[in-house]
Amino acid sequence: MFNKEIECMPVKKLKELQLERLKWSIRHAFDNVPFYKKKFEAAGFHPDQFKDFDDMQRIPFLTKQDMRDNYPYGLFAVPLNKIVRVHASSGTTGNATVIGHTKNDLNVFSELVARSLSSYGVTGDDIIQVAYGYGLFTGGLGLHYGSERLGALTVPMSGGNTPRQLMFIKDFGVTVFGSTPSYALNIADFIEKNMPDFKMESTKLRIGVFGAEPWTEGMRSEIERRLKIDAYDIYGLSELMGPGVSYECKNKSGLHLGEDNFYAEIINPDTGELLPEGERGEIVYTSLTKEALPVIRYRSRDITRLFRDGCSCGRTLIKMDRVTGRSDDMLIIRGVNVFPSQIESVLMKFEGIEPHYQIIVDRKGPLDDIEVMVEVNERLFSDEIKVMNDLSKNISNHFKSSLGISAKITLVEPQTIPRSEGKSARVIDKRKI
Ligand code: DLL
Repeated sequence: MFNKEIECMPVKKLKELQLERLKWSIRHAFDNVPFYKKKFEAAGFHPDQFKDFDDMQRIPFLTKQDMRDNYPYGLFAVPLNKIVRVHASSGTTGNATVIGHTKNDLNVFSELVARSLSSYGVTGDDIIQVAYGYGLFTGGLGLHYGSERLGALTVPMSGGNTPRQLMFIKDFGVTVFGSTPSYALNIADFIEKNMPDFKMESTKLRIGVFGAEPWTEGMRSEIERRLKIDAYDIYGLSELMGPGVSYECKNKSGLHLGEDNFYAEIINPDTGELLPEGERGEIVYTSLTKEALPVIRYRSRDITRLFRDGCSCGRTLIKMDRVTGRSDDMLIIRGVNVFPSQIESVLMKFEGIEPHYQIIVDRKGPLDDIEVMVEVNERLFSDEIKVMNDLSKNISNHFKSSLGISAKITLVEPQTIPRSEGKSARVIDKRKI
C-alpha cells in the first residue's frame, strides 16, 4: 500500500480530517475567489456558519457552466506565479474548462496515482507504458507522474501507433499498460487481424490500468482474456485533478475514493436533493486540499453510489461503484431511461458479439427510434444469414425484457465501427443535431 496511514485510517479519524480540511477549503475559496464569495453570499451562506457535514447543504453547487463562464483563470485562488501547470477539458460545447495546479496540487495528484497503481499490485520494479494522450488531457501526464512517483520505469508513449505500442511492450519488457479500455480492445483487434504471430504470452505484460470512460464487467473479461492481463479500473476527472480520484483494489468490487483529498456527496440529479449513503445518484465533489482551483460542491454529472463495506484489502476509504455513465449521457427513449453501459451489458451476454458498438438515436415522427449497430466476430459473420437473423432477434428481445426498450439491432462486419485511440464515442443522437 502506498500510503497505509491514510488508506487504512479509522473512519472516525478520517472524518475528522475531512471536516478540518473542508473548513479550510471553503474558507480558501471564499477568501480568494470573488466568484465563490458572490455565489455564497447570494445563497446567504458564510464560511463562519460551516460547523459540520450537514452544513454542506447550505452551500450552492458549482456547475460545469460556472467553470466555462470563468474561462480561463477566473476561479483560480492563488496568483498565476504560483501555478505551475494547467490542464483543460476538451470544450466541444462552448469554452474549455481550464484547471490550474500548484506544486503541491501536483504532489497530491501524483501521490493519488501512485496509490492507485500500488493497489493493483504495481511496484517500483514495474515498467509502465502510458498510452493515454499526453497534453491538456490529464490521462498521460497524470499516469506518468504517478508512475515515476512509485519509482517505476515509465514509458511515455501517448496514444496511437499501435504497431509501435506493441513493439515497445515486447522489446522494453513492459509489465503494466495504461489506456482507455476501448483502446485496449483496439490493440487486441489489431493483433488478431495484423499480427497473428504476436503472442501476448511472450510479453511480460501483466496489469492494465483502464479508465477515462465507462466500461462494463463484460468488457473487462474480454480485455483480460484477449490481452492475458489483469485489468483494473481507474477513475477521475480534470476538474478535480485527473486519474486517481478513485481506484480499484485487488477485490475489483468498487473504487476506493481519495477521501483525504475529496469529499463526496450523492444527490438526485433532477432535484439536487442529498441522498443517503448507498443510494445511486449524481456524485458531487468538494476538494479538500486543492490550492490553485478549489472546487466546492462540483456537480460531476457522473452517476454512481457510495458505500463502505469493510473491504478485505484493509482500506477504510469509502468506495464508489464503477461509473456507468454521466447523467448527460443518459438516453431517454420513449420515456425510458437508459445508459449506453446498460446496452453494452446486454450485448456482452451474447456469444460472437464484439464489444464494438454504436447507438444511433433518431426521432421518426413523434417517436424516438433507436438502432444499435454492433460487430460480430468473423466466424459468425461468415455463418448463414439465418443464424445472424436469429441472433439479432434474440438480442432485441433481451433489450425489451431487461431494459424495456425496443431497439433495432444491426449486426455488422468486424472492423466497421470507428475505433478510437482515446475516449470512444458510443452514441450518435440525431435528435440533438
Ligand atoms: O478522463 C481523467 C482520467 C484519465 C481518468 C485517465 C482515468 C484515466 P476528463 O477528461 O475530465 O478526465 O473526463 C472525466 O470521464 O467525469 C467520467 O464521466 C469519465 N470517466 C473517467 N474515468 C472513468 C472510469 C479523465 N474509470 C470524465 N469509468 C468523468 C467511467 C470515467 N467513467
